[in-house]
Amino acid sequence: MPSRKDRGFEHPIPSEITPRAVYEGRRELLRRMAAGSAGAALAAWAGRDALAGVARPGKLAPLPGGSSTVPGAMTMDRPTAYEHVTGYNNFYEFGTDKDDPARHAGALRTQPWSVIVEGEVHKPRTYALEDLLRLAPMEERIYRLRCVEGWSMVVPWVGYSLAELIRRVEPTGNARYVEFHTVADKTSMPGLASRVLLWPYVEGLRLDEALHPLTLLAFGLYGEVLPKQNGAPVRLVVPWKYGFKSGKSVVRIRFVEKQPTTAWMAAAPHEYGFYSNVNPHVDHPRWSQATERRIGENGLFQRKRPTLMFNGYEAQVGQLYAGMDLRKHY
Ligand SMILES: Nc1nc2c(c(=O)[nH]1)N[C@H]1C(S)=C(S)[C@@H](COP(=O)(O)O)O[C@H]1N2
Ligand SMILES: [Mo]
Repeated sequence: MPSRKDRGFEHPIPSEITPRAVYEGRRELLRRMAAGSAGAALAAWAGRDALAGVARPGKLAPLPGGSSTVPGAMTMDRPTAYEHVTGYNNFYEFGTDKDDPARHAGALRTQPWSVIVEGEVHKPRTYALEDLLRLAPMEERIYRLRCVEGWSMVVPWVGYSLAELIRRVEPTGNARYVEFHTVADKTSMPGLASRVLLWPYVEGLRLDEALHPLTLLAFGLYGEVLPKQNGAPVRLVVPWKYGFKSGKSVVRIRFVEKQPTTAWMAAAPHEYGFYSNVNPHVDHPRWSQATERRIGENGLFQRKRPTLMFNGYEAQVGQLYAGMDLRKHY
């Protein structure tokens, strides 16, 4: 994302390849969702350490119809192959090359895990992962993910709205923003030795953004436990903002009164603002944001896709920014 040039994804592998275990796990999950027992299935995940880069070939069947009732949560765009979703990542704690996370994230221990929820709330609490998995019914959400670097993917996540958690801790009248701190573990994360960012990686949202039903607390993708390179065991997904707003491997959620300074704002304030809504009309100082490259659609004649306002979620989230100058609040 910073000064590095995006090298693109060069593997000549057909985009339909998805590990069989992943496909079968997803099918089982969807079956259980239909039967109303997905919570139990997902709770069983807590007893396992997350995957890191599985690679057993198998065919991905046509995706079944949507399971989320949240408007906008089921894009009809074709999901990006599992292999790309889990092989082309940004997770700088493991290094800045796109394949560093898949190569190194296996060392991260995701179990036991807990998330501290604190600050301006009436009911602060430390949640064990097991409690989070059972907190609310899981659903599948198929979201576009747009990285500020100019590429995008489509990912079938599994999780529930962050609002479910927020409701339970009861924010006080002073809570106006939410900070997300992600794990910083020197023993497993070689990237922490670099000075690319200040660690731990901190991100933030305005409280109304955090409460929006599209803001997802994700525990899985493709019907399986989140691979470590994608932010196991729990991460945020904010689909109308550039990908870096979606912190991985979250360990702390803090409700605050003042707008937080995020890791990327601190690193390059002129390039990365607090809002970072996907916006084709506001360019990054060093490149255009008008178009994007959809990972997996590479080939000699790949056409760039036009980038959509709020990443295509304008109908759902546009009102959050009514009256704001989006050039100023980039
Ligand atoms: N902790 C942490 N979270 C992070 C990042 C990171 O470097 N560290 N990278 C962000 C960026 S730039 C993007 S585009 C997305 C990528 O998510 P994915 O690898 O699951 O596609 O994760 C975001 N979350
Ligand atoms: Mo990104």
